[in-house]
Amino acid sequence: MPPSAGAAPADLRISAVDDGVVTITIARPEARNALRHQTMIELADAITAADRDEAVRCIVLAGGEKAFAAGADIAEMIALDGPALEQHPRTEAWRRIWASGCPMVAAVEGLALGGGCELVLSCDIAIAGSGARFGQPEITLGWMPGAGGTQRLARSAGKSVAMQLVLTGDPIDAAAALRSGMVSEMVAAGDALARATAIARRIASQPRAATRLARHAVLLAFETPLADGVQAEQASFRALASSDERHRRMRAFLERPR
Ligand code: DAK
Repeated sequence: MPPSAGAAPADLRISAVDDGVVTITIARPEARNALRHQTMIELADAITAADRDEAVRCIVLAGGEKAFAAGADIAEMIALDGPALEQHPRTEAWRRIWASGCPMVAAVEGLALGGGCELVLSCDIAIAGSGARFGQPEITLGWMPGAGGTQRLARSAGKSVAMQLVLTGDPIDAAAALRSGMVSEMVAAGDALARATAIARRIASQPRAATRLARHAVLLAFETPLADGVQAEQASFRALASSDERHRRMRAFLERPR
């Protein structure tokens, strides 16, 4: 059942905005944070709301100690065939998550499997606790990744690692995820949220327009030929060159006390 407008989310905890950062925590530990329809819709609602809130400069997406998220809720997914999936609100929820312009940092402890791994891949930066594991076990269910996993894994981890995860269904540990480029840092188990929050705060301290345009430009690297991406980068670069914020910050640098 989709949550009613304004109702507190059942499957998430959403922090107050703190230093420009909002932390969204998937909180269904009894089911290893399996992503039921409601979870996905609540996530899309929370991320969309944060994206629209001028006070939010960065989102931290976290899960639990044992599981960031163990993938789609199999008890619900078994009932959905192809045509039903096409129209389903959870498919739309993924699109809404991807449409957000707000930088998002994943803090991963425990298992990130299936749709959980795809959520991590949908974030801009991922920090892993040393006990984290990442996998796409859909193949063991006679299925395959369906929330961009094949594409984002191949782009962030490379072909061989992507193929291994997708075709064997076996997870890799945090150290292997770090080596592959799926995550940017591995920290001690239990420290992922603190480190992700520190990175999010640093991002949040930068000018909002610049971070959003720079993020968009980096994401274009995965979607466009080099020349088109550079052209788009130049357009954003020129737009920011005309901003008061850039003038103010450059002047402050030149006039800093020495
Ligand atoms: N779905 C439903 N329940 C789950 C679950 C899942 N994915 N994962 C865990 N649980 C539940 C278990 O059923 C159990 O519930 P109770 O028996 O206590 O009621 C509870 O969580 C604890 O699980 P375990 O007892 O199994 O705990 P363990 O620590 O021994 O094992 C585990 C944890 C995560 C390794 C294991 O539970 C497991 O293998 N879970 C299944 C993982 C999996 O196959 N995930 C992939 C699901 S398919 C879409 C895009 C993407 C997708 C769908 C749609 N669209 C664009 C629309 C994605 C698909 C998938 O992710």
